[in-house]
Amino acid sequence: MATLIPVFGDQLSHGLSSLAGQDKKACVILMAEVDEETEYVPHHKSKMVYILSAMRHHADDLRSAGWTVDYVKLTDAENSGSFTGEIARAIERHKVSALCVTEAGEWRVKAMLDSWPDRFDIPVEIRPDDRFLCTHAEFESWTKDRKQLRMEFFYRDMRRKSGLMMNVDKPEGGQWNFDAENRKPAKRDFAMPKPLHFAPNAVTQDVIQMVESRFAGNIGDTAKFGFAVTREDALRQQKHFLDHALPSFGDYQDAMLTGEPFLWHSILSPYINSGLLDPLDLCRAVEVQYRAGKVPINAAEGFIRQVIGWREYVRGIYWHAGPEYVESNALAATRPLPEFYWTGKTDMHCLSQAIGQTIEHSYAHHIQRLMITGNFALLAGLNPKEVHKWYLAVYADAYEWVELPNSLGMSQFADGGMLASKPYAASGAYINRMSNYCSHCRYDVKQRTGPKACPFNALYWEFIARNEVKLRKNPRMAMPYKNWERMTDADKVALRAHAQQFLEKLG
Ligand code: FAD
Ligand code: DLZ
Ligand code: SF4
Repeated sequence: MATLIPVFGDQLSHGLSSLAGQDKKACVILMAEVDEETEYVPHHKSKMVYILSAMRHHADDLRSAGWTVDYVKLTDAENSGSFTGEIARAIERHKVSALCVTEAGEWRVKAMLDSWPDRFDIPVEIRPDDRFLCTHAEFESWTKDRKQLRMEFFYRDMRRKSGLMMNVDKPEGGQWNFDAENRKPAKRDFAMPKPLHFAPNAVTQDVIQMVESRFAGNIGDTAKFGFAVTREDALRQQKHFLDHALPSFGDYQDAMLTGEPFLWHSILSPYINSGLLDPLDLCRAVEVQYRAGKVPINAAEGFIRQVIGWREYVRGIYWHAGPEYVESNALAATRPLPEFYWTGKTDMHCLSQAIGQTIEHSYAHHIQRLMITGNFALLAGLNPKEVHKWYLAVYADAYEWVELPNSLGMSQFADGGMLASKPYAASGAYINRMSNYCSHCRYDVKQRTGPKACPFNALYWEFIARNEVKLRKNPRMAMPYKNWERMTDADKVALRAHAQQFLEKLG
């Protein structure tokens, strides 16, 4: 009799809790490519190639480590199409006496796991996912008695808990946060490291062929597929980042440049989220670089804040907010997602750059997601659920627990401020300050109305005016409302009319 251990596509870690302490000879690991997972959103082709190829390589790694792995491919004739169906079939194939699984990463899959004890007449053990620094219970207790949940205070607790960048009980460098030093614009002639490109091997090529034929209509291009699909190669990209990009990561974290999708970012999120890389090991390696004098403090602290601060915080919010979080729409935004989000075909250069590289690489960095595609959606009043599904589909690192709070909460303010203290709304001036996009655009970022006016400008004021009742009382919105009040009525009318005209054409 065997214990069956299902391992999902975001559980590709050798130290996974469901494997800990098990007798390898008495267990069968089940990994399954299933329709249900490939179809809950129309995933980018490269995202699918990445996950399925990484799953196939991980199955081989587990076998080399002495495990028995039963691997079901998407094309297997008997494939039932769901995790639950595949467990039922595996129970028939192997004499299974118990199930052991690491908890699911999202509400949808959690509901499946919770149905298994009733469905299968054997004991089901669900173990906590210990690849995170903060447990569910710790996050819940942190939220108790707080009027507002804010990342900064949570982050300080995570620094204390992990000991990262700490001198006993004081933050290294005398302050917790060096964000003010992380907002430099970049220039085209700066030397930038490119992320490593991993040429697809035979396994990945098989997956590419399968995805290209089965999901021909999905967004994306696999021609330049170059993600790592093994832990070994993901570690190569980690080292490459530490040696070449991390030193400038802090300075240019918010910068954007035409034709430069990666800048000094790590491009490690797909590997961290699927389990190939361990986030705490990565943070410790970043600290080692800092302590060795190889990277400045604003780079090391800035990077570590993203991982043990933001990443842990959004996971906490996701589970704290509950399965209904996805329905939030505090600003009552209803406009459908414009077609150009799927094609990149728009004359707004910033959007065509951010979306174009998303189609090509299944990647865009944080400020592109937040201040270009997200900001436009917020200003134009796009339906937040449609926006969420787009982000979940197009990025190789997208799993609902991390994507939803970022898109619905941080970028669309659809949760009314549960996650962030104010909407990340900005006019063209911000984009012009942080990028060179505007100098390549047919619109003039300095103009607010007229045929050449940058659409972000009028849309910004339209957003301010449209949401006045909901946002005016927010102390962090005092300045925009003061500026709005200072405008003449004629200016206000002209700006709103220009924005309305633009929105009508948008559909
Ligand atoms: P770097 O800039 O090198 O940052 C280092 C690491 O910090 C990342 O790899 C990631 O693990 C972590 N990180 C940074 N910011 C965040 C954040 N806000 N939330 C969680 N982790 C963070 N990140 C995802 O991993 N998956 C998503 O589906 C996702 N969707 C997003 C949607 C929107 C609208 C926005 C605004 C952000 C989203 N993010 C998401 C956060 C962030 O944009 C990505 O983590 C980052 O761009 C990944 O690229 P990188 O590895 O080069 O990151
Ligand atoms: C994203 C994804 C895709 C496209 N396909 C699979 C799959 O066929 N099998 C699998 O185990 N996981 C896949 N994944 C990742 C899962 O969606 C993710 O692991 C679940 O959402 C668990 O929370
Ligand atoms: Fe984007 Fe406006 Fe700049 Fe064009 S001018 S790139 S639309 S911000």
